[in-house]
Amino acid sequence: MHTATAVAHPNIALCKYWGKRDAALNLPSTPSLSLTLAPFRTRTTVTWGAESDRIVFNGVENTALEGRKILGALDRLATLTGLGRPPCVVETENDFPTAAGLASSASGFAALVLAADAASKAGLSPEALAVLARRGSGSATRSLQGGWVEWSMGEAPDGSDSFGRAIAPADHWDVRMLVVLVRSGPKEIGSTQGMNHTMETSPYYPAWVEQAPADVVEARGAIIGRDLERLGRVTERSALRMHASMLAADPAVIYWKPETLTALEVVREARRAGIAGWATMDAGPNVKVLCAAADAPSLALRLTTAGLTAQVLTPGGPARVVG
Ligand code: 2P0
Repeated sequence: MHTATAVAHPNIALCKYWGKRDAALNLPSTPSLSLTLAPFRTRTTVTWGAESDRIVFNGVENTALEGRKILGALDRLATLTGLGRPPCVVETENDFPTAAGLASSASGFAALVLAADAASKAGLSPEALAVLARRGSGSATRSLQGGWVEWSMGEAPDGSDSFGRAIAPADHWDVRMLVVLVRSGPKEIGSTQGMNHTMETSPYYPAWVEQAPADVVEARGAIIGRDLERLGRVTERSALRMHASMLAADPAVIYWKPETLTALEVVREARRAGIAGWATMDAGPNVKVLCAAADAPSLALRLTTAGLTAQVLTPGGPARVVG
């Protein structure tokens, strides 16, 4: 019996992942690009060799879909090593709302594969772990890396070259991401279901896929050149185009709540007043705002004045084994 613990930060996509070109391998229809964010984190302990399989999620035993997906990831790791898998205990906790569009599955599967690799003594390569994380939850392949991360679509039929790679470390650029928590409960439609439904029924989906690669090229250039205006424009545009594809699905996928639009309006109003921030929304109603470190306090004040809350996040480091 061996036990290991890993921590990982969530990431927020600046250029979004929305749709799969291969559901079995969990390969994306588009490249995506993200920023890993501290201090939010997932902490996961894996015991490799126990009496029976047990998943404890934020202190509560879990036998539902999340639990089965976690065991699926452990099975894949065991298959890669050829060693077979003993019963395992996985204890995982988030210090931020779970399944609320705050990328908890990203940090969750990133921490899981690192802890499982260490507990099983599998010694997989970083690339193999990044692919394993992707199989669990696409965005997780980005949370293994710190800072600015690009997840390429890859070309290999087996998906071995589709995983997150760091563009620049967390300390490359001292920006801020404000999190406007509109709802902390789990989302009504899971990401996988939402993206599959959009792919199947939205006439706007092909347009989303077609324009996404150019956005990633633009965002990468803006990050390397530390051009916040350029990055912010791509960020807000990517999110709105992703949501536009969902709005055109049949029936529509609408993750937004009234406060989502309030936050969006505050950010756009602030921009008109010369305080630069750009909004992005994921598979949930919460809003995240990319801005310069110096502008975070005034943007947060505008959001709270409008009756919203704002928490300030900073670029975070890579996922790591801590014990
Ligand atoms: C992203 N999202 O790029 C996008 C934007 C949500 C909206 O990645 O099906 O949990 O497990 O691969 O990674 C959330 O989807 O989906 C997500 P699966 P995942 O961050």
